[in-house]
Amino acid sequence: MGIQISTNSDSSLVYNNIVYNQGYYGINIYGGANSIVFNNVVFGNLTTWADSSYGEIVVQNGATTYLYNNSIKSASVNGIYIDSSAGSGVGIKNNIVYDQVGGYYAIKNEGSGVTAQFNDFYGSTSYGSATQDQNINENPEWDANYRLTSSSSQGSGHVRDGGVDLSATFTTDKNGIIRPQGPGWDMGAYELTLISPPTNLRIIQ
Ligand SMILES: [Ca+2]
Repeated sequence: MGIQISTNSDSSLVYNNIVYNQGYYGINIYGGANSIVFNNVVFGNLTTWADSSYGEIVVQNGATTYLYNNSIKSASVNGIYIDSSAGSGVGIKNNIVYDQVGGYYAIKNEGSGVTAQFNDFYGSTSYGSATQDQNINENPEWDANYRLTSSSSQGSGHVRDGGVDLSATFTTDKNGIIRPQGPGWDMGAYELTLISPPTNLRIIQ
């Protein structure tokens, strides 16, 4: 197990972590209410318990859990698994879930009151009834470190600048870069920063 929030742990914050190569789940919200899981990079977990029923990020007993701006790459399990024991009300926004091999779910939802908006579910579908709106399915074109690149599609309805403003909850990315860079929030754990060349240079002499 990478990170687990246990019972009676309300208002936990799980953020800015890289979680990989764990035998079981990457992150498990096993209890408590109002946990927020954001800006995490989670991939390649469940190495000894590769049960495809579960996921890189799991919500089991936690009530009213929020999963924001995580970058998840799944190979032989689901990206996000919401168990039937999860309390009603899971909000899933601005995440990138990249299904490396196909055949698994971006969200396997067996809970209730789950809302998924402004996520990129590349190569994946979702299972179970969740309220879905503004989700996309495009290659994030990220690099080996799960960062967006200049090749990442940009604008409304795309992985770069197409996320929703979550500044009421947090205002930086995994590395402390202020969100947003450019006209909008990026999906995933990292906000892409591109240094633009100056446009006001003049030859004086
Ligand atoms: Ca941006």
